[in-house]
Amino acid sequence: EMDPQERAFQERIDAGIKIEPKDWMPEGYRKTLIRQISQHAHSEIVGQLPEGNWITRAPTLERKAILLAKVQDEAGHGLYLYCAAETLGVSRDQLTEQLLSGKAKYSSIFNYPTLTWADIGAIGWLVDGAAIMNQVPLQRCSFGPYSRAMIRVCKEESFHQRQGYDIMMKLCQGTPEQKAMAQDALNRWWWPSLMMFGPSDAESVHSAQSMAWKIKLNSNDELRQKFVDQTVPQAEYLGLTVPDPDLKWNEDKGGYDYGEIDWAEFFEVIKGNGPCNRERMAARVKAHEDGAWFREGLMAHAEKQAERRRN
Ligand code: FAQ
Repeated sequence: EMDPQERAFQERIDAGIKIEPKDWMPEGYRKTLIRQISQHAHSEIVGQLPEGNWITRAPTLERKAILLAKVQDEAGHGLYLYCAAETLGVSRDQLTEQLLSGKAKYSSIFNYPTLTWADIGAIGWLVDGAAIMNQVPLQRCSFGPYSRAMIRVCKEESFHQRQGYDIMMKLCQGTPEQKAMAQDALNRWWWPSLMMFGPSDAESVHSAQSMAWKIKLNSNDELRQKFVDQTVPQAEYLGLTVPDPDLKWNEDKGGYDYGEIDWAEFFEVIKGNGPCNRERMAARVKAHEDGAWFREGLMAHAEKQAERRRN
């Protein structure tokens, strides 16, 4: 039997009323939001690294300026999301500590290497494409600060997706070597992109409760299916082949059937054993340590100002 306060809370959610930081909420709701929003924020921060790898080697000045802006956008999304998490009573320092100590999760996708320039195209097209598929419904989630953050984030992700597809178009209209590079990137990023949506619905421990609370609006498999259906025609338009021999249009369901995802690989990556997990964490830890002098300077400055105001 649900207690009256909790029942009233659920009724507000069911009626589509947003929950704001100072409203009463069940502890589980708060904890789930902190978990999801902080994992999302960490993903944006760590997600700068694979693409950051190509900023110095972008093929033209224009491509470099665009990529630089995109990576900066991801940093902005991370900061937005940390702020949203802070409204729930956790500090940015605590969240950073959880990331750097290896306790917190971030998206599996950012543990794969960016070997060629085509990977930057594939990330924009597929990774940002998957991110949009997942985040557009979150604009309607029940927690006010998270839902509002998603509005701006989704606008920027749409631009990111288009820039990625534009890189793929250029490569596919180029020399045979360039087209082969695009195909190779699709081969390596396709399956990890499908894994971004999380485990299958049968294995997803949090989905049922999160959907009841409207922290999630759709299940992992629903969004994954929508992503496949949207992306396969885009691959066809590029003249590329999706690396899945079992991919087949299913007239009855009005969508594509696709092959089995390698879940063993997925669980290894989220346990910390993906191709780049150690490298990514080492880069974050180093950035944090290298920034210590700057944080100390800021604090000293703030204290001096406060001191001056007191006198
Ligand atoms: N990677 O019960 P569920 C971006 C974990 S987009 C790692 O299904 P839930 C933009 C999950 O946390 C990427 N871990 O969990 C960008 C849970 O672990 P826990 C970020 C994963 O939460 C583009 C366990 O498995 N987007 O950054 C993954 O209901 C380009 C059980 O799973 C978001 O975070 C995974 N792929 O559903 C940036 C969106 N999947 O906590 C730079 C918001 C699952 O029990 C460049 N998040 N896990 O230890 C969500 O929508 C949800 O959290 C899901 C997972 C759908 C990701």
